[in-house]
Amino acid sequence: MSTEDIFDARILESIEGLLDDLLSPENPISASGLVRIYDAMRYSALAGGKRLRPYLTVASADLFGVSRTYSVRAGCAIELVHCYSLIHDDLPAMDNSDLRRGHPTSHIAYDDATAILAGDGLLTEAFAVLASAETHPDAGVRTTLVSQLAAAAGASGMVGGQMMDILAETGVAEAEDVELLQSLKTGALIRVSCRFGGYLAEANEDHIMAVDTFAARLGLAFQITDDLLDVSGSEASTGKPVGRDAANQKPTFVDLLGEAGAHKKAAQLICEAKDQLACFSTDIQPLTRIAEFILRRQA
Ligand code: GRG
Repeated sequence: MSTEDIFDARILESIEGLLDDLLSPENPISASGLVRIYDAMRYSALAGGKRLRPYLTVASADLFGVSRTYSVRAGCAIELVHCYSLIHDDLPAMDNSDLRRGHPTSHIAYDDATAILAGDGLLTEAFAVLASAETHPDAGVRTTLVSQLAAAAGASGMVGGQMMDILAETGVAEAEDVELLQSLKTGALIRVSCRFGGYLAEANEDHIMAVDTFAARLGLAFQITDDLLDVSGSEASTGKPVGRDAANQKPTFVDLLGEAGAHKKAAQLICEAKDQLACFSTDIQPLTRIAEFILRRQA
């Protein structure tokens, strides 16, 4: 099962088109340094990827009837942060990986310094997108988007989870430690992707909680299926090296629960995620389909 079977092609096209626009310099550039940094940012951000996070923002915002002009922009800001995190994660100082989304990683295609700067450029651009009135006419909503993405991506979110992951490489971890680490490293961005839909709509707290809890369960299931793919997936389908967790002695859900137990836990989390959507009277099918896709994904 691939995203093409599940995701609405028009939404994916809008996401791809906007990412391309956002990463095109406003004025023609000729300085070789500027040409190189834009080239490197585009190389990583426009090189495929499932676009799960922006798709979640659009699907969550659709629950509340938010204009897609806003939700696609807000979702793309999160995708830019995600792309930066992948570039930096692949660096020799971190995961030291040479393949991502089926292509050589940024530091292989360019060099370490360019890869670091390309990640920095994508991260910074994300906040410029959220601060723009094109993302939402209400400055208070834009401030919420900026502060919530900063919290999800920063030291008490993804960056903190990545630090825990680096320190955990040599240790034996308990289930709660693995769950906390993953909820920060992977879960925080997935959760904020869904909450963005509610913030754009200025939805009530109960509805924001419902999409947040949906995403928290989904994010954990996503990480478990990521661990399963690292054990039993292939480089051809995932577009990245497999077997890295065991090679790097990283504690995973598969270590803790075994393959069958990990799959069972992911299935249970997906059921719990779908239950969260019961409070909505609008079309929950797009989010339900994403949840089911997470369980069966091969990439
Ligand atoms: C460097 C601050 C910093 C953080 C890195 C996201 C991350 C944190 C590391 C990536 C390592 C990894 C493989 C995590 C497992 C879950 C995950 C985020 C997988 C990649 O996300 P997908 O499958 O990727 O959505 P695509 O390529 O489809 O966008």
